[in-house]
Amino acid sequence: TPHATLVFMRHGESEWNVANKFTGWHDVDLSSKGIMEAKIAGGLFKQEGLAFDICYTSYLKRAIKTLHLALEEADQMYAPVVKSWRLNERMYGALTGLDKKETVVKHGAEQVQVWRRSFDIPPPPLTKDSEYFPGNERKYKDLKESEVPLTECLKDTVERVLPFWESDIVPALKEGKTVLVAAHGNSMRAILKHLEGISEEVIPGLEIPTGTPLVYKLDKDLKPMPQEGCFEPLTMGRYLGDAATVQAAAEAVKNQTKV
Ligand code: DG2
Repeated sequence: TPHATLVFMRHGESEWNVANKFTGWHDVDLSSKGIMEAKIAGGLFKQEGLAFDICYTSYLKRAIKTLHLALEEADQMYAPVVKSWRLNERMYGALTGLDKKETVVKHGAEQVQVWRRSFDIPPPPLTKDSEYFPGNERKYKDLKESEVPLTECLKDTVERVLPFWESDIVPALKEGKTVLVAAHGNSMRAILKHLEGISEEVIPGLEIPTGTPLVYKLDKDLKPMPQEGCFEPLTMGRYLGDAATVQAAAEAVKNQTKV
């Protein structure tokens, strides 16, 4: 029998997912579809009988709102919530605010794919005078200067997410809690790479659909236990909802740069 349950949820569609812009640390709101996705996720929690002991999210409103809306729908707004900048989306550097398809036209599909999905090649950095530089925002005032990223590849994101995973999420799971993590495409990829032991070669192929809960059952050593209804490259995580819809949503993320 499982020792703990860990559920991930990428935020619902954001306004910049609709506009097809690179977002990263820029703090955009949910789209109306994103609001609906969050509520549907909450309905799935209810249907699955998931009751959360603790929830974690980022400092970005698209994830925070998704969490609130889902908890409201599941009638679990009492659940404690811990926020951390370490769960923020990967910092997209100088690509922040650019149109994904125009960037492909300008730099080529291959280069953009490297920037989006390579493990260790970051996009060009932001400059500190950019309107998207986060270092002057009040919500990041407690970060050291070296902790405010100017750009990040997935490897950098792994390095800043894992300390929070170890310090906060792992202890809750060790206590056998049912945990919800509401985060972002790439901060989730960072944790999932670690949790499932996905290689650097395979991780670029992992596309995460918006607003779709992903459930893990963990044993005492926090190793994911086999479940039915998983598909590649995640072999231990089970998406809630209809499999065809989930795969279509993941495919849509991949196609954001198709020109
Ligand atoms: C997207 C992910 O992040 O973009 O930063 O543009 O999950 O917060 O919408 P999210 C962004 P891709 O890495 O899929 O291009």
